[in-house]
Amino acid sequence: MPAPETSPVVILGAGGHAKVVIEILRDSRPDLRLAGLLDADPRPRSVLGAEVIGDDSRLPGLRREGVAKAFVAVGDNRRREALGRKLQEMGFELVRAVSPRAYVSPSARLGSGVAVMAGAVVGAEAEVLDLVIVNTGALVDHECRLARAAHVAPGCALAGRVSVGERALLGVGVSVVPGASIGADAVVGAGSCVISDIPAGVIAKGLPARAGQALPRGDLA
Ligand code: JB2
Repeated sequence: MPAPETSPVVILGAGGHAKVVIEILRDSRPDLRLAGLLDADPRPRSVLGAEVIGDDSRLPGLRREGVAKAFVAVGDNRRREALGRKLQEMGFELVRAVSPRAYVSPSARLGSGVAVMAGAVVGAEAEVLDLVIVNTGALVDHECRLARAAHVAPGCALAGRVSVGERALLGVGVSVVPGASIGADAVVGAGSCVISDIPAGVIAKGLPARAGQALPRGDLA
């Protein structure tokens, strides 16, 4: 029997997030084959057996050669959003990476280029817009709305009807009470509990989370 047809997909990024995405795509998308990784550091190397083939200057050539699908595996929300927009303008389709070990409700809506990691739950009528990351073991309950390029880090728990703005980052283990709203570009520090709305563009942390406190430098996700 001839092998089934596969479409080539290029992944942007070759760091930790890319490793998770490579494994999810291998696990869940037999219709795709990896054309390679593009990274800001173009030195040839292998990441989990996938080859770094250059930097983003390769994109127009790959598009001309017939590569039409892409995934942005860069954790930084602003950069991921900008790269996603550039790819869409160039005519790439942004594929999704949804772990077969996540649960996504049949009534939830997932946009393009989203990542949903193992153990995550996306509940009834939740809306997950383009380029969002629902990271490992994160719970996003019914009718939540995660706007473009937001990131809900591992182990977060969002009760029903929570709204998360564009590019907002909820650090590892953040809890959010039902119906609370987190503004665009806000950062909520790891382990915080959000019990009232968080304005756009602020850094908030604590139990309960309060805006305006300085966060220690480091990786929240
Ligand atoms: O513009 C770019 C670009 N900027 C940075 N284009 C391309 N193609 N690649 C870019 N990069 C690359 O993203 C960097 O050169 C680097 O190889 C990679 C980022 O790797 P890093 O391991 O630092 O972070 P990450 O984005 O893979 O993972 C972060 O986000 C995840 C969601 C970390 O915070 C993880 O802990 C987190 N799980």
